[in-house]
Order: sequence, then structure tokens, then C-alpha cells
Amino acid sequence: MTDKQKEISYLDFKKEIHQDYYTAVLSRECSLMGRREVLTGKAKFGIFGAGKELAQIAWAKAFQKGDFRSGYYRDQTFMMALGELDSVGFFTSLYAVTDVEHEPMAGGRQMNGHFATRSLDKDGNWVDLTNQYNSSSDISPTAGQMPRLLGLAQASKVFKEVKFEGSEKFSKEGNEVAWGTIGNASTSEGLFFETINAAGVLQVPMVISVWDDEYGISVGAEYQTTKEDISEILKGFQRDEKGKGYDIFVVEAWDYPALINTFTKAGQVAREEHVPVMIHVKGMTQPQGHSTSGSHERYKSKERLQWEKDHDCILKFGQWMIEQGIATQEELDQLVKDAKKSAREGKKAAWTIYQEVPKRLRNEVLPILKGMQQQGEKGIFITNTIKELEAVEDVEVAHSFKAARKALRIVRGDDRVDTTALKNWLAASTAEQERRYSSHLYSENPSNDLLSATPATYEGASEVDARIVIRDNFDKLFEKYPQTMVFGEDSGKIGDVNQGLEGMQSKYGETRVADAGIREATIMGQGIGLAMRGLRPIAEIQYLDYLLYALQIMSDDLATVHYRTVGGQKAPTIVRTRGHRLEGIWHSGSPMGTIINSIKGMYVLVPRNMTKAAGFYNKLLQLDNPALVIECLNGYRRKELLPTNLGEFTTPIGEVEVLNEGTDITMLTYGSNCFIAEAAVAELAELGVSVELIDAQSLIPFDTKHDVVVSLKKTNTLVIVDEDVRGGASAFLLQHILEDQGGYQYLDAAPKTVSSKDHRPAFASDGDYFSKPSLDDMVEEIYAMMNEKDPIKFPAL
Ligand SMILES: Cc1ncc(C[n+]2csc(CCOP(=O)(O)OP(=O)(O)O)c2C)c(N)n1
Ligand SMILES: [Mg+2]
Repeated sequence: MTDKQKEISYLDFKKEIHQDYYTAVLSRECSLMGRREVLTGKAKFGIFGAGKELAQIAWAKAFQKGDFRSGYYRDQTFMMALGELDSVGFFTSLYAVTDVEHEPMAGGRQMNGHFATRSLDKDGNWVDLTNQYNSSSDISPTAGQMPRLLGLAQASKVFKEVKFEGSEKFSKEGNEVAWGTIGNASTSEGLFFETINAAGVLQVPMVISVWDDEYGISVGAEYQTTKEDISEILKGFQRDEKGKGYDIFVVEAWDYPALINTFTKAGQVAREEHVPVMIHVKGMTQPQGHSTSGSHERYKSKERLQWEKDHDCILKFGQWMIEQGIATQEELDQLVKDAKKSAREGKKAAWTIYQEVPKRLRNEVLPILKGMQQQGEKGIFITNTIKELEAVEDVEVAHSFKAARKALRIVRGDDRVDTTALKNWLAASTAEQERRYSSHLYSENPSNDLLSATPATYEGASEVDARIVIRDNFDKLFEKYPQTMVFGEDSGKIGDVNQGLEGMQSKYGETRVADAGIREATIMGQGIGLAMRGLRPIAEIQYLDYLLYALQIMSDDLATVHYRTVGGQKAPTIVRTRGHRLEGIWHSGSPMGTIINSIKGMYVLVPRNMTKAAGFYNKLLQLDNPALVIECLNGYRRKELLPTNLGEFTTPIGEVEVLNEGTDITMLTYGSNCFIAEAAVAELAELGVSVELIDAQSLIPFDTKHDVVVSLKKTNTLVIVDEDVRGGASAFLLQHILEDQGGYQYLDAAPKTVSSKDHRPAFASDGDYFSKPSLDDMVEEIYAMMNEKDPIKFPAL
């Protein structure tokens, strides 16, 4: 290298460090200003990354395009260092701007500090993820980012083997690293330990950094972590002669060169060797305390507060730059000045953006209200409402709505006040808000036609044990879609506990058909992370009752991902499980109400047989929404005809099926109950009752064509039979039928739900008989309803 070249490279080196200092200070200034915005009432709540800047600058240097982040609310500096967040974006998120052009992370749906990049374009199609920095969308529950991180990392391993049309958008030969961050206190969560163990077993390219500031809000390390030291206690995970494991690094939060070395090394190990790495960053601080609710002076000692001041990573970084002759104090002062200016300008620009919608709406509604004020006798009474709306300083959208709705109530009954314009305004503006706050709960991709279906064909078909239908259908799916894979407890070697995957592992390999440890939450996390990187995972949960272990992550992460990013990310994970009419407290197969009410955003499908189930899998792989499919555990040995168009036929989603036509009463049920109900229907026929039996098939979405009400128009009587507790799925179905379908208009008797006892079902056949609705219960309940209608024709039993 010539002297000139050396000089240039030294200048570049210096420039880069100056830039790093600037970014760290910009991030800090945003935090400080952000806190003030909350305290002065312009923003609702703020949580910031102050005291954790420097490690994130180092991390960003090791983070490559195609890599994924799964982190938490302290990572603003990292996002800034990558160029994924500027001061305007920081403040649009703080103010909760809903326009994704200006707040691309969450469109104002999440509180600030919940970072994301966009994996989908405006039409919902994947962008090239290998050509951008990727941050999976954060969630607030502590350690909730961990299960997804596992899946994001595993995807790289899968892409080393799996290729398909379009897969080059997701991975370059599996070369990507998934980087996680977590606070020291959050490592106390089970999800953290479950993920750490699973990643060690799977040996995936995952780097997990612990940002250790010795606190979790006010609770110190002595209450959080054994020996108060997470890397110390995880030493057993370190790789050594006894086996594969982790590399574990410890580094101080203010040591710039050491941080850069550590993150670079960690990235190399994970990327090149597919060995997971943990980086314990010690000595982080919280100069502003935990969040805008409360101050840390309340719970930190004077000594600790002083220590945090002295060990502030930006202060120490600046001192180091001066000591090394990399910057003068004047240069640092200038960088601080520039950063402050950018933060201030960003804040101002963001506030202007934020105010656009509320101001526009107020400007629209005020003239309408003023017009009404002049009319009739009551118009004048809206004067105060108008004045109040005019007087609001930091106007919000709701102010205009409240005024408009109040005005309509005030002028009610006065025909001389023309309310047409106001009502039109309300209708149009409500639709606008609907898009702003309620879009993208489900995929809005126009190609998602849920109701179209290809029927199963049966020329020359023979009867088989129903598990064969499932198995042979999966075989076709794995052949047809190289991006599909399945994993779960006992799913691999033995082909699941009911052999619906028999032989699949030997045919498609251990990567695509895999056994997993007993760890439902991270099985779900694998499903989420893999799906976010373009694969089509089928995450298998062995029995429905154990879904509860994964329900939190399903509810908080999987079901919300599309909604919380306003369509910017998706995870079309298929969750496969088996349940319905099982026996016992923890093998009930029935907690449906708990499930459906916590995973809105996913489809919940309850096929009564294996052909229906297979048809759902076939359908789901044509769609891009996550779904839960609950197969009937007692259905695998039933006989079913083996369709000849395996992998092709589909079950429509959101459509009920009439299993028996009748005229006296409509009986709605689903899953394994269909078979008991069919027997009940046969016996009721002998008693002179004609039952129309309907299989719901799909709980979310339920009966989108409103076929149940068509049946009610004929029978005028409704009974819902459910194996769940009272107020569970039966209440959900009843509300749909009565409210959404207006079913109450056609009833000439009170609708009835037949459900289980409130306790968990007791064990064995007798426990089942006395806990869940039996055939006898169904027959008697329905007969009693008929008796009430016509005691002569149906004399009391
Ligand atoms: C499951 C869950 N429990 C509680 C909270 C409330 N909470 C938010 S942050 C936090 C402390 C986290 O501390 P730590 O992991 O050390 O991160 P730090 O804020 O110190 O960076 C708590 C208890 C939460 N968000 N989620
Ligand atoms: Mg902490």
C-alpha cells in the first residue's frame, strides 16, 4: 500500500467512526426528545434505546443484506445505523402515524420501539429479501421474539438444501444469519431457555445478544438471574469436545473496538459454521430509566446512577476517540450539534405528517356542522360542540368524530336540520378509519379465493383407513411443493403418532420431515420464522390440549403479524394438530373457545374426516394466511374412500355443509361430534323429528355464505352442539347466526346450546359420558324443544 493509499484508508476509517458517533448521538437525541414529547402530551408513551447505542452500531456492521433481526424495543440505534430508520421515522412511530409511507414499521398500530422492515410490496407479494436488511416485526411480550428467531435461523439451514421456483428471493444458499436481541431480565422467561436449547440442538445460524443493564424495570439482576450472570450460567451450552453447542462471547457495552470484533466474529461463526452464538453485552445503562412511565431515580441507588453516568457508552466512545486521536473535542461537538439538528427537524416533520389527517377531517366536518347550526330549532344547540372542536390544539381524528356524533344526537327529531351531509361524511370517514386501524387482519391478496373448491374424484377408488388419505395426500404435497416441510413431536421417524406421515421422512429427508423436541412454543416459532422467509412450514402440535403451550406465541405473534405490519409481513404457517372428543382432563380435545377467541387473524378449521382435512391442507397451500387445522383423533382408523386426485382436491374455507336435510330443527356442530350427531339424527327420525344437520367445518371464517340462516328459514329452530364449555365455541357460533345472519328473525323457539360441563372432562368412557354432550343428551335436548313447540305430537319423555 502506498502512503497515499494508507492516508485515504485512514481517512475512510476516521470518517466511518465519526459517522458512528453521529448515529449514536442522533439516536440518543431522539430518545431525549421523544421522552419530552410524551411528557408534554404530544405522544402517548415512549420506550427508547438510550444507553444501548454503541453495541448496536457494532452489530449493524456485521449484519448483511438477507439477514434477519428478531429483537425488542431497545434496537433503534441498530435500525438507524442500517439506514432503516431516520429521525422522521422515529417520530412518526412515536406519534402513531398510520400512513405506511411515513411509518412503514407498523403504520401506527404498535407503540414506538417496535421495529420492522417490509417483506411484501403493496400488492402483498414478496420482495427480494436477500437484497435488503430484514427485521421481523417486534412484539411487546418479553422474550416473545425468541421462538420466531429460531425459525428465522433455521430457514438458512433449510435453504442449504431446498430450492424452488422463486426461492432466490429468500436466500442465497442459506448464507443468512438471524440475529436476536433480548434484555437481561427477559432471559428469565421460559421462551428464552426453550429457544436457546432448541437452537443448540438444531445448530442454526443464530446470534442472540443480551443487552444487560442489570435491571428489568425496577427489578435488579439478583431477582432475575442465577448468579446474576446469564453468560456464566449458560456455559454448559458452550461447544466443546463433548459435543456441538454454542459460542459464547462477553463484551462491555462501551468498548467500541471490542464490540466490533465480537459482532464480526459472531457473524462469521454463525454464517460459516452454522453454530449458534450468544453475545452477552454487559454494562449497558438506562439514562432515561425504563420508559416514559416513571423514573429510575425511584429504584436505583445514588451509586448506581453515578456509575451509569460514568459508563455511558457514548461518553466513553467520545473519550476513546479523543484518546486515539481520531477526533478532537471540537469535532465531537460539531457532530452533536448536527445530530441534534437532525433530531429536531425529524420531530417537526413527523408532527406535520401526523397532523395531516386530523386537521383535514376537522376542516371537512366544521363547515358541515356550521351549516347545521343555522338550521331548524335545534341547530343552535351544537354551538358548543363546534366551539370545542375548534379550540382543540393538538387535534386527533376522534375529536371530529365525537363532535359529529354528538351533533347528530343533539339535533335528533328536528326535521329542519339537514343531517345528510354529516351522515355522508361520517360514513366515508368511518370507512377511512376502518382501513387505518382494521385492515390486514387476514390476507387481502385478491388471489385468496376461499370458497372455490376442487371436488375429490373417486373413479375406481377403494376404501382405506383414513390415515392413509392424510398420508398419501401429504406425499403428493411434499412432491408438489418443495417449500413445504413438517416438524413436530414424533412427526419424523415414526411419521407422527397416528402415522399420517408414515414413510415421509425416508422419502423427503430429515430437513423436510423432522422430529422436534417437546417444546410447543418453539415448534410454533419455527413455523413462524420459516414462513416469514418464504417456506411453507406445517408445524405439528401433537394434541390439541398441548396447543395451549404455544397459544401465547400463536396469539401474540403469528395471528398478529400481518395486521401489526399493515400487510408488510406475513407468515402463512399451517398448524396441524389433532383433537375433538378425546377423554380426560388434559386430553379433552375441546378448548375451542379459548383458541378461536385468541387467534383472530388465523383460520381455524375443524374437518370431520381426513378427506376434508386433506382438502384443507391442499387449499391452504394455495393461500397465504396462517391457519390451524384440527384433525379428529378418533378418525384415523375410520374407513374413507381414497380420492384419486390427491394433492389437488380442496375443501372450501368458510362454508358449512348440510349432512342431513330436515324440516323441524337445525342442528349445528363440527368435528367428531358430527358422527355422534348423525346417530342422534337417526334416532330422532324414529321419534318423528326431522333434523337438518349442519357441519360448520370452518370456525374462522364461519359460514361466509350465510347458509345456516337459510336452514333456519325452513326449520325456525336452532340447536348448537359443542364439546367445549358453555360460552365457548357455541356462543361464538350463536352470535354469528343471531347477529351477523339475523337468524333471530326466523326462530319461533329460544335457540339452545348443548355443551359440556364447566369442569374439564373426566377420564375414560364414563367420564366422557358425564362430562360432554352424549348422543342421549342430544336426542333428549332436541326432543324437549320439539315437545315445547308441539306437546301433542311430541309428548314429554
Ligand atoms: C410477558 C411480559 N411481562 C411483562 C412485561 C412488562 N415489561 C416490559 S419491559 C419489562 C422489563 C424487561 O427488562 P429487560 O428484559 O432487562 O429489558 P430492558 O428494558 O432492561 O432493556 C417488563 C417487565 C412485558 N412486556 N411482557
Ligand atoms: Mg434490562
